[in-house]
Order: sequence, then C-alpha cells, then structure tokens
Amino acid sequence: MNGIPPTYPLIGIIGKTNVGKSTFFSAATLIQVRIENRPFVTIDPNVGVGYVRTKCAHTTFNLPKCMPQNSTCLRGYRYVPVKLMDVAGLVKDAHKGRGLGNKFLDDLRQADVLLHIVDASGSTDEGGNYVGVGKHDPLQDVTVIESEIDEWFFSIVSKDWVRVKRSLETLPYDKALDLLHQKVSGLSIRREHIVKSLKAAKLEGSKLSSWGDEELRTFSRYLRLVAKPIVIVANKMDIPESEDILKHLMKELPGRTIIPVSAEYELALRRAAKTGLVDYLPGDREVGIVRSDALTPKQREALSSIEKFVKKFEGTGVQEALNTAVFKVLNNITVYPVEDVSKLTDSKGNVLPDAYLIPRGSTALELANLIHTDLGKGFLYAVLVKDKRRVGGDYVLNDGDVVKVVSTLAHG
Ligand SMILES: Nc1nc2c(ncn2[C@@H]2O[C@H](COP(=O)(O)OP(=O)(O)OP(=O)(O)O)[C@@H](O)[C@H]2O)c(=O)[nH]1
Ligand SMILES: [Mg+2]
Repeated sequence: MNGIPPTYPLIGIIGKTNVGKSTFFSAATLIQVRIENRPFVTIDPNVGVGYVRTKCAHTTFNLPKCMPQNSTCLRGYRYVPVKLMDVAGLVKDAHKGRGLGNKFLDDLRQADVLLHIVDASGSTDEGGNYVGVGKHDPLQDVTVIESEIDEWFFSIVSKDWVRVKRSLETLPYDKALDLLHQKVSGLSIRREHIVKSLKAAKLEGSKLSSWGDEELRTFSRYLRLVAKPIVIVANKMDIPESEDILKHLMKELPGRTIIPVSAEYELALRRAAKTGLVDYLPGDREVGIVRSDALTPKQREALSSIEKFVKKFEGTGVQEALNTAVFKVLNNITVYPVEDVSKLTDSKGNVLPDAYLIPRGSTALELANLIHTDLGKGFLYAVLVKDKRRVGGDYVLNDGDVVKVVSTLAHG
C-alpha cells in the first residue's frame, strides 16, 4: 500500500456501529469517508495511512533539518506511517455470522493491534441508534465486542479439532507447535505469539492432543490478548457528560488502556489546518488561531470549544491513541538507517531519509533484513552514529538509533 513496507503495523479500528470509527479513521488519515449519524454506514473496510509521531532524530543530533523519504518531519516531529483499517460495526453474535458477521472479522485478520472505539457519551444503544446522552453504558459494549473477538479466535483455533488432535498425537512438542501455528497463520500470528500465549495460559509443555474445550478456550483467549491486543478509545469526549462515563469505565476496567478522544474535534482541526485557518499539528497540545478575521462567529465559537478541550485533555486524543497502540502496546521503537555516518544521509544525500518502526528488542541484523534481504545476507557489522561504534548483528537497537549497516552485498 503506497510503498509502505509490509512490516509496518496495521491498526484495526473496531467497535459497534455509529460510535465514530469512520470519523476517527478520517481524522487520522484525512481520507474522506462516509460519516453519518445512523447505524451501518460503513460496509467495506476503509484502508488508509495514518502516522505515529515521535521526536525526529535530526533534533537529537542537532541538525538544522532532515529530508525524509518514507515519512514526514514537521517542526521537529517525525511522522511515521502506519496502516489503518476502519471496518463495519460489529454486532453481538457476529462470530456466528450475524449482521455481516464473519466478513468484518475476516477483514481484521491482518491487524496487529485493535483500537476499540466506544461512545463515551452513552448516547447510542446496542444497535447504534441514538437514545440520548447517558442512556447506554459503554461498558456493555466493551464486553460484547471483545467477547465477539474472543469467540472468533476460539472458533478458528478449535475448528476441526478432532482431526487436528489425531495429527498432533504423533508429533513431538516442537512440531505440534508448528502445526498449531499453521492452523492460525491466517490471523497474522507469529510463532512467538503462540509460545507467549501458552506460557500465559499455563499450558506450556502440555500435551496438545489431550486438550479439550477448556484448554482450547483458555489458549485462544490468551492468544487473542497477545496477538490482537485492544486499546479502548473513549470517543465523543467533547460531550460534557462523557467525563463521568469515562471515570466509570476506568473504575470498572482497571489495568486497561483507555484513551479519551474527540475524533470530531481532531477532524475539524486537521481540516482547519489544511486551509490555513489554524496552526495545528496532529498531537499538538495547543491550537494557534492564524486567521481569526477569516472566521465566522460560529467557527470562532467552535474553535474556542476545541481549544479548551485540547488544553484540558492535552490533545484531541487521536494521535495519543495511535502512539499508544504502536509504541506502548506493540512496543515498537523508531530507528533511522543511513549510509553516511558523518552526514547522516543516504547515497543521494538525503539527511535521515527513512524512519523504521521495529519491535523493541530487534537486532541490527534484523533491521538489515528488514531493509533488504541482501543487506542481511551479506551482513558484516553496523555502525552506530551516536558514538561511531561498530556493533555486531546481535546488537539490540535503541529508540532513536541512527545506524549504518555494512554488508558485502549492496542493496537497491
Ligand atoms: N460529539 C461527537 N460526535 C462524534 C464524534 N465522532 C463521531 N461523532 C458522530 O457520531 C456519528 C457516527 O460517526 P461515524 O464515524 O460515521 O461512526 P461509525 O462508527 O463509523 O459508524 P458505522 O460506520 O455506521 O458503523 C456521526 O454523527 C459523527 O459526527 C466525536 O468525537 N464527538
Ligand atoms: Mg463507519
């Protein structure tokens, strides 16, 4: 998609119908999509590019500027692309095919992390119909939607179990894990996810062929937690009553990541910034009004509410939600490969051309493979720009590292 490496995180936007999924998607991507206050407006998934925001390495290295090629740098912040997918509203029993059921779930197979948008104003019922502020408890939606995702995982893991069990019986543990992995490979699940889930479910080393319904349920639940973690987005926070509902959600869901958001405000700000009315970058904690004279009284009033909101919540929450999903939940870091370690450029002289998102713990060799398999194959060593140190393939990279990979095989 648009030249974005396939390894870049895919964020799935889920939730019941009419909660603001498309508004969030549109705000994050500035792609025009249908937004209406009625259920089931979106049917086919909208796919687009959003950005996570991080301090650009050109500021860390005291360079006047950079020349990004795969990302963007605005006022010292590097905006690195991520893929976003806005799917149709999920309904109870979707995993059994209700609503457009399995189709929506299928669309989510490749997602690495999910943003669960809930209507924190409590004004939409289970079916997404407007019922008035505070009339519906979004906690119920969290339970219903997440259990749909869990059931979907369970149905995939347990499918044909009797037959799979027979094959598992004859296999040594390692090969049995491979088979289990193969079974769920369509869900963008890595082998390490399986190992992690088995450990978390206290099923490590257990005989897979003896698993019954209970073990399958426990395992698939942990697998979902590990492979498709969910961040809750409490949307419509611009409606005053949402604050009490947010408190209630936080109390009832201890330990969960919940981000207060106004997708509508973010969308308004990005549009206003595009036309030059305001000075605002996604993720900013304040808004600068540039052309106050060009505003109608109505626009001025709207912007003043938005300004207050942004100050109070330290942003609209949209950027915070994306950053949380990628940097905290997926635990990614940003690294910058370069060819020239003194100028921090690629071969064409672009300063800090590329920013790569990689899981924390990734090594220099893994980065080399990600850039180009040839670079990995002929890997000799890497040079860290910060101290001009030579490191081996097993060197674990840090957030913000600028690094040159030296290989016997040139790439490109
Ligand atoms: N007040 C307020 N309203 C919002 C916000 N985000 C979305 N809305 C409104 O909620 C309604 C539904 O928005 P959509 O983005 O179409 O919702 P959806 O979840 O994509 O809905 P479906 O595609 O129909 O499932 C629209 O009237 C939006 O204007 C928000 O942050 N605040
Ligand atoms: Mg929609």
